[in-house]
Amino acid sequence: MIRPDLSPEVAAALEAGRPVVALESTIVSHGLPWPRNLHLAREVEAEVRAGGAIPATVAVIDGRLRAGLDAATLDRLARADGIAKLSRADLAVCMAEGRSGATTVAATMIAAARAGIAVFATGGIGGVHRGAETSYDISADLHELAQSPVTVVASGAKAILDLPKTLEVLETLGVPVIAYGQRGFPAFWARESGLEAPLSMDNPAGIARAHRMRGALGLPGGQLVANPIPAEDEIPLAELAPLIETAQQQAEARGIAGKTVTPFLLDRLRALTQGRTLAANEALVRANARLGAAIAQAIATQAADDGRSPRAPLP
Ligand code: PSU
Ligand code: MN
Repeated sequence: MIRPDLSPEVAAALEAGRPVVALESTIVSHGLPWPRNLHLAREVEAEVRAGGAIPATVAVIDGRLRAGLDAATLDRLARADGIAKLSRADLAVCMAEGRSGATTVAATMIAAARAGIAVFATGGIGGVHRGAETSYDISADLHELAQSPVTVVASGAKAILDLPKTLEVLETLGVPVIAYGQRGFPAFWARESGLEAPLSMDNPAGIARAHRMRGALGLPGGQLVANPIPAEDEIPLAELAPLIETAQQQAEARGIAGKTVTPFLLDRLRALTQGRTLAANEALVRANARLGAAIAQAIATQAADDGRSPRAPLP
C-alpha cells in the first residue's frame, strides 16, 4: 500500500512513538484568504509544537502524497495556484496525473491513517448542507469518519450546514461525536448550536483511551472531538443566523454547487461580518491544534505504558 512521504521530522517522531498531529491543507488553499492563510498555517504548526507534538501538514505535491511540509511547500499551497481541492474521490486521480492538491478532512484522514498518525486537528468538518433533501450535498468527511481510524479535533460543523441532519448522519454511520468540556454540540463560530452532543468528555486522556479502545475492538473509523471556540473569540449564533441566510441566498442565486459551495459561503460571511468570522476561524483552529497535541500525547503515553505501538491501526 502507498503511504505518504514523511518529512524527516515526522518520520523520526513516528518511529520513536512520539506524538504527531496531522493538519489539513484545504483550509489553507481554499478556506482562508492570502496571506492570512499562510500565517495561520505556520501558527497552527507552532501551536502543535507548543503542545508537545510534531505537526504533519498533508497535501499532494506533484503527484506525491506528503505528510510534513517544508516552508516553501506551505507557501505554494497558500498561494493556491494550480492547487485542487482533494477529497476521497479526487485523491488517486490527482496523484496518478502527477498534479498537486490540498487535502480536505476526508483526504487528510486517509493520509494520516496510512502514515500511522492517530490525531488530526482542523477548524470544522464538512457535513450535510442545508437543502440536502433535494441537493444530496453531504460531505465525504462524514463517511470518512466512519472508515479511517483517526481522532479528528474540530469545532463542530459550520452553521452554514444543517447541523441536526449532520448529527443524524454521523449517528447512522456509527461515528462517536464527543463534545469537549460541555454537553452541547458547538457550531464553529459559536460555542453552542442549541443541540446536545451525543457524547461529552472533558480530558485528553479519556479521549485517548476511547480512541485506543475503538482500535482494540476492531471497529473501523475514528472519532469526532467537537471543541468549542474559545469564549473570547465566539460570534453568537443569533448574530450570524441572518447573515448565513443572506450568503445562502447569494449562493443559490449564482448557482454555486458542488465543492465550491463551502469556500463561497465562507468568503461571503467574512465580507458580511467585516472579517470577524475570519478572526474567529483562526482562533478556533489554533485551540484545536493545542487540544489535538494533548490527545496525541495521551495516546503516545498510554501506548508506551502498555508496550504497544502508538500507531493507529491501518484500515
Ligand atoms: N472548515 C473550514 N474551512 C474549510 C473547510 C472546513 O473552516 O475550508 C474544508 C475542509 O477541508 C472540509 C471541507 O473537509 O471544507 C469540506 O468540503 P465539502 O463540503 O466540499 O466536502
Ligand atoms: Mn459537498
